[in-house]
Amino acid sequence: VGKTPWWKEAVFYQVYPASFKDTNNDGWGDIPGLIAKIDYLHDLGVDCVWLSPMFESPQKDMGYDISDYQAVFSRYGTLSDVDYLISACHTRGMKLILDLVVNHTSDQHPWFQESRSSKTNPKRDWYMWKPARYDANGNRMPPTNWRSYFAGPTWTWDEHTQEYYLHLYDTSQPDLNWENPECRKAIYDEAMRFWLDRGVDGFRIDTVNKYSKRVDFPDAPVTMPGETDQPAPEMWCNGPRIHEFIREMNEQVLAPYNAVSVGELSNTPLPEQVLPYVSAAAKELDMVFEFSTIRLGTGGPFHGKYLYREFPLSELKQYVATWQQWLEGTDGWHTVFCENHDNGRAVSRFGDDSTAEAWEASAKTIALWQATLTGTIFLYQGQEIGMVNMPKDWPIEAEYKDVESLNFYKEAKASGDVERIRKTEEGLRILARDHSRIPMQWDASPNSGFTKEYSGLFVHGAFRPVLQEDETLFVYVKDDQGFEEGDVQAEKRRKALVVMNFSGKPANLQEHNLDVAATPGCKHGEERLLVTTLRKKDMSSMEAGTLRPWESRVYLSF
Ligand code: ISL
Ligand code: CA
Repeated sequence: VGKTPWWKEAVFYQVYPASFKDTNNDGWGDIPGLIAKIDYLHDLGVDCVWLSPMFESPQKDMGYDISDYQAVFSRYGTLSDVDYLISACHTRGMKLILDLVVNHTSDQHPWFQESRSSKTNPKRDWYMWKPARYDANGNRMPPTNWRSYFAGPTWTWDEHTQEYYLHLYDTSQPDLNWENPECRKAIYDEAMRFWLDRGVDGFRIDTVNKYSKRVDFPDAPVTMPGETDQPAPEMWCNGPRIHEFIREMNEQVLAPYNAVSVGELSNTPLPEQVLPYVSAAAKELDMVFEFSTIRLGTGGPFHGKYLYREFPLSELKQYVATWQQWLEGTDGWHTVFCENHDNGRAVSRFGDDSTAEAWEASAKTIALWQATLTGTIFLYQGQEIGMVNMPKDWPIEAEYKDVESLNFYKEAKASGDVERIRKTEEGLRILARDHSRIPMQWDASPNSGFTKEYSGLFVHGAFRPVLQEDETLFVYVKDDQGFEEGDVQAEKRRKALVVMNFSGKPANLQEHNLDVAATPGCKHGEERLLVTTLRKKDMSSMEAGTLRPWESRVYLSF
């Protein structure tokens, strides 16, 4: 009789690094914050932590747009923080899995930079490039009519090489070409073996059913008349070579490392489509996340994703029954989950958060429901304390940050259709990805213990002038008495460097003898920029070493 693999009876817990725990008070959760809470997770009974992407990234899609698979996004920490995290988990008998995002990279990844540099670049074929089509009037059109997940076409025109590239998600997330064997090898080496060699125990595999596309690139049937871009999941979900690719990944990487794998399997509603991925005999994946239950209440994956639809309990029960029973008599395995970083909070969707009593009782009932189902249980951070959606009266444009939410909202507004706008607002208030991405509520202190406020530093901090003789720059350091007892970095004091150009001329910091990096505690230079007076649209052209006329900045130091 074979031994039950550890991951069948384990409790997995997903950490979304940006909003879990911030230890240096820059407003971003960080890996030291996760390390500081490892004992909390251990006490909770967590066996395996799944850490959402913490890799180098321009953060257009909160880290699901990776520009370097082997580097850590500096706000989250360093490679040695991850090494420490691995050992912090292992010394407690816990495991750690990372998010593997290899359907696409960021457009800032060097692979894509090379690929787009010329049609003859050796990496051209690592992404999916296609020439334009032209309509009867000679207008340029994308190669197909496919709609992307984040609204708009799946194709973006590249002026430089005069071709379109494919992206199922944001324009900044070009799809890798899995048809190319060198590309697959680079994925296995750089994105997978690198981390497994460091001791990581496996991966949650993003968009695992989308690597094999229909490479004859047909148009999708028009199911949304009047819309330019049509839903086309059948062009890239569970495609012709998908099982070959996943078997290869398993054989070459997952199996030799004995790594656990849980694949994200959207747009795959039929049990007979799911079994080939998780059947033990197939040697592909250990488990998958199937989406029927978590997507209840939406109007389908594309145009309808944020149009809320009420559903009776019997519909929820039907999905649960189907997915609880389909494995019987097979050699596959199943996951149990009702939250993640892509969906509204379970208690606000399947329970009742309208009164304190209903909230507590329904959150506990949801927990009990999940804990009694067959399969490996996955919790999302905050689910253990019944975290709820954002308040319904929070304005969408100001408070919602997610690219998908904002694109859908923009699209609705551009339609000018008042009813569609209202329905989209209503839907976002229940279903938006933002609801699960707000800071973890640790305690009743200010900011719920997620981060500390700066007002204390500015209101009470000691004033230390810098460059007192300079007639252009007004510069000082604010220095406080340090963190409260018990903090991870208790020995470190908080400091802020305030740099203001009190003139109508550009001011080069070096010419004024100001070295931000050399100012006490400001080692990280512009990486730790807290505030600038620049408008958002000017941020990308901001120069680290030169202030524009009347520009000012605050740098934090740790
Ligand atoms: O949105 C969908 C349809 O309803 C899904 O199919 C979607 O493809 C799926 O949720 C993918 O999500 C993952 O990949 C995205 C990223 O934005 C999400 O956060 C991640 O979970 C792109 O990397
Ligand atoms: Ca931080």
